[in-house]
Amino acid sequence: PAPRTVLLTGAAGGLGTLMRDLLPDYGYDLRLLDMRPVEGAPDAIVADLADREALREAVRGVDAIIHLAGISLEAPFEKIVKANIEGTYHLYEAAREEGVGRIVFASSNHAVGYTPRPRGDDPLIPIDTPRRPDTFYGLSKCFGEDLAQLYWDRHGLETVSVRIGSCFPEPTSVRMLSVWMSPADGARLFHAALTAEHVGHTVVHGSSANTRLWWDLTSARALGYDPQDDSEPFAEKLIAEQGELQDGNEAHAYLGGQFVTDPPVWPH
Ligand code: NAI
Ligand code: 15L
Repeated sequence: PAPRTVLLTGAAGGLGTLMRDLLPDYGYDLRLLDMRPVEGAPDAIVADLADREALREAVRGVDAIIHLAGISLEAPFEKIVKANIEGTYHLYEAAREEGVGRIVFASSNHAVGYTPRPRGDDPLIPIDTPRRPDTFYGLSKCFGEDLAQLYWDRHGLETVSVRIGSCFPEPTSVRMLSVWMSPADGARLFHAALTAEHVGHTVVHGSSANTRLWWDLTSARALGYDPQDDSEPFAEKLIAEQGELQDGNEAHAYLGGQFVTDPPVWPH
């Protein structure tokens, strides 16, 4: 049967806020969790991913989980380990213990951020492109995908890992024209990931059907995802403001964009 009750972790964040608005239209009854209070949702569970007891209670009785909680940008290694590596492990353990059948995991383009962007007639980046994390953040997403594979192979817990491009109301850079996922397409993709049959552990690229697309959406479409949006209407204005991507510019050379050139973040 299609899942109805879904735990949304990271519900107070940018993507969580967008999905809280959009997913109920697909018939889901959302249970919300975040370490911060969720605005306008007094029933949301306020808990840290470090709190295993709270997680176990939070996942009890849900049909599926959309796991967005975590650090969403580069940060010192120790912080990434706690939130994204240990936190994701705690969530999977809670799901296993409570018999939850499926997780949709918010992975990121930064798991493969050092992949050169396609130019000219280059083929689209395939979904089995080698891992090339561009940050400790991206490395934590590689870990999450491997954890998902382990829990499928060993425990039969299914995951769709979505390597999200950039999911914001509008694209705000020329790079984003290629990796943008409109919020409406994001909801379509999460819905497909929740309802497709026999996904095992499936990895998909998460974006709209952009004219300037850099990666292959075949595995996402195979779940039933049918993107309806394209960033192209934003292109003229963004290119006029920022110029085209430059050949010699390292921050324009890779899928991960500026993440590859931002200075490393070390603990102070
Ligand atoms: P965000 O930073 O706005 O939201 C993340 C939420 O997780 C925050 O509300 C935060 O309080 C919560 N959180 C952080 N650590 C936590 C912990 N230890 N315990 C409980 N809650 C915790 O990030 P955004 O943009 O909403 O992204 C959501 C997820 O999607 C993240 O996992 C991010 O890595 C991933 N993603 C997002 C992309 C995007 O375009 N928005 C692109 C690629 C991946
Ligand atoms: C991500 O993984 C981040 O969470 C998000 O804030 C954006 O920076 C996005 O990637 C991106 O690459 O644009």
